Amino acid sequence: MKKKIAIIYGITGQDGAYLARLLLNKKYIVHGIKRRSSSFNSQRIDGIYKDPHFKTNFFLHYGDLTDSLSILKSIAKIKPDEIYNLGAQSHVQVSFDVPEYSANVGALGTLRILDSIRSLGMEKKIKYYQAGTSEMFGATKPPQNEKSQFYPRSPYAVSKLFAHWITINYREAYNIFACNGILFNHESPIRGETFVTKKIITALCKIYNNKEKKLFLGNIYSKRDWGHARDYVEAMWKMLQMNEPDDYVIATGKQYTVKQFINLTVNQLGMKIEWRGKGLREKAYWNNKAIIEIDKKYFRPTEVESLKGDFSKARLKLNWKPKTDINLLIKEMIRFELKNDK
Ligand code: NAP
Ligand code: F7E
Repeated sequence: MKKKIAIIYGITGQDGAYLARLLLNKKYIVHGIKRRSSSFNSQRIDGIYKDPHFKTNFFLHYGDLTDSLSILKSIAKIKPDEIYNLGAQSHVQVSFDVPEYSANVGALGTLRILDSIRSLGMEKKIKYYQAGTSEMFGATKPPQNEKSQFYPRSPYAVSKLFAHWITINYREAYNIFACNGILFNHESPIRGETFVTKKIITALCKIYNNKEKKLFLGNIYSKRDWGHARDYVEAMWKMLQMNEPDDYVIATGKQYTVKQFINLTVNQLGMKIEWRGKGLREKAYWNNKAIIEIDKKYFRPTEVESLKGDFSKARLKLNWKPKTDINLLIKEMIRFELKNDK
């Protein structure tokens, strides 16, 4: 049987690395598009990359979501069966500092891919996955599902809302098999260092090993629904195997505050901490030393306070459910951190 061909935009990111492994295990030929950077940015996929002079099903190409020509050329040349658009400036707080770039990549980058599919006349051949986000719900009260109102609270979230609707528009206007995954937060040992779960686990492991003294955080009372990236990329693939394109919420249905996430982490490390004080003065103490403090520079101009996904539709139609609970996620992240921090 002919092998399926997939393009992944955002191949060097957390989800790109997990999805590439999943598709290679399913015998796909995988083409990853990575942008040029002055130092290597491919650590997450080095383990699966082979010199293309030898037999391989995994190829890398330079490209950029802000560059229409590179997108058009790569799709025309590779002629994929499936495209997964995971590329984004994905840090919410950073999107307040670089709003125009975040919108260019997140919103217009999506349009560039969809319109390339259309201009190349590949509407019937290519199935398209768009990496949407629970951030689009923003201020809407939980539990959030596919019917909940969108109320984005950052340039990142607004750009993703454009991407969501342009995906639906191209589906309806040009009959492209295009799906939106609306994914709630998902983490893993290879999560970017500045997202809160990874930042907490890295710092607490270092503090535990006496290699660092203190961790500074912002709003520890926001609530998130945290899953594992490995489970979530499976849902992306499942969406493109359905008979009809559709949009799906992918979540765990469980919610924790950032502070609860810290408490679960210290429990696993066997550290007994004590919280004292309130507001900006709140601190966590370990062996009578303050190891966590609040720094208002990490507060966002507008915060998303409470996210909890209702994934009933994905459970019913995709036969998908999360396999990893928060304690196992934290355990994996801690193990990775301790092993790699020699
Ligand atoms: P990530 O680790 O930040 O990866 C983002 C990827 O996009 C990286 O490969 C990055 O390349 C690439 N990228 C950034 N700007 C680009 C550009 N101009 N052209 C081409 N590629 C570009 O994000 P992730 O956690 O894997 O998330 C994957 C996608 O799902 C993102 O679109 C994110 O917004 C969305 N999402 C994530 C979550 C989550 O909780 N993880 C939840 C919902 C939705 P570099 O490596 O060079 O930076
Ligand atoms: O923040 C609070 C922060 O940056 C989580 C992205 O993958 O998921 C991610 O966006 C919460 C927020 O993730 C710090 O204010 C406190 O309330 O880990 P985060 P995020 O903003 O939820 C969604 C679904 C995406 O789509 C995004 O691409 O933690 N928080 N103190 C902090 N957050 C960070 N980063 N750093 C702190 O020091």
